[in-house]
Amino acid sequence: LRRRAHSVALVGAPLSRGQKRRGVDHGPATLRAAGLVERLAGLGCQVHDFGDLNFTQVPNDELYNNLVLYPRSVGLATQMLADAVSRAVAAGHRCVTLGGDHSLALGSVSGHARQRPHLGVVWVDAHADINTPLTTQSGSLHGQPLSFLLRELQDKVPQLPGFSWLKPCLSASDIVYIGLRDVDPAEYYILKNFDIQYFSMRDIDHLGIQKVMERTFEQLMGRRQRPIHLSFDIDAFDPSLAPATGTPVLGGLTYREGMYITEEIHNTGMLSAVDMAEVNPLLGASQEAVKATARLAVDVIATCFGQTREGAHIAFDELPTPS
Ligand code: 6HN
Ligand code: MN
Ligand code: MN
Ligand code: MN
Repeated sequence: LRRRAHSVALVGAPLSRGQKRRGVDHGPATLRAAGLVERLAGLGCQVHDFGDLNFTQVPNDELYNNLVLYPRSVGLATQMLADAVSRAVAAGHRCVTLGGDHSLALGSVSGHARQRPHLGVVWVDAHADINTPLTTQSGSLHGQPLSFLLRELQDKVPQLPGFSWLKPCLSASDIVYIGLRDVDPAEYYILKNFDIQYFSMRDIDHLGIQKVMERTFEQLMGRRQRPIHLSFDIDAFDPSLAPATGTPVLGGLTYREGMYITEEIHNTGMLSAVDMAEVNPLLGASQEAVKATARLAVDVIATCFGQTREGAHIAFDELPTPS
């Protein structure tokens, strides 16, 4: 019954310049306060908490193209994160990045891919986060990370100040989305034109989450096993479950669908890195709403590392015998 203990690295990425709302930089502290370390330790994981990265705002970080916000600050922070994730994976850990806004995936996916060039990405989100700096309507980089990471899009993505370190490391066939329900017109064009696999909330309604996961792994691992990078935006959940987030969208994942996704990813045995993005403790209508959102995020991460709904969370070898 005993399973090999996972060695899990935690990297705090208090990034907030990828979007406009205050507070998401307190995400890592909120997730820790919700008992993340204790939960993972209770599952038998060896937890190596690397603490939070110290992101500095780059002075005079002017808009790119009169629109894109804080390119130098996001570029520098994600460069630091890429180095940290790369080091953690090289040291043999599964790496959990605690966000922070979702532009953090620029760093976490890049750093992970440095050590695991053949990784596949499961992107769980209400949004596609694949605008280019030329299609974004908000100017926020958290709506754009995948455009920088995708090889097929490189002739459509301009060089941003602060981004010279970044090299695309994914192909369109390396990504599967789950939970989409708010996709911009240019993003929809990209999904269709580059034949990117996605399961929208409508697809989940139609197929059921079990078939969605089967097809996800068929797409990513049908030919051969490969390391998985799970990039989980808490806004994938319904706002009734995850209110403390910056861009909530009605009609999201249920608790059970969310847990099924991460249980199945755990069961592949191939999970190598996780992002938890967009938990914002300053949003939520009450302290209780913030706590519920944080607890949900901790449940997602714990399930990634072996928590199940039927017990057997930790190795239990022998029943006590009366003497
Ligand atoms: N997120 N598509 C919108 C945009 O601004 O480009 C929303 C992006 C949301 C990003 O939630 O990580
Ligand atoms: Mn989102
Ligand atoms: Mn996102
Ligand atoms: Mn396990």
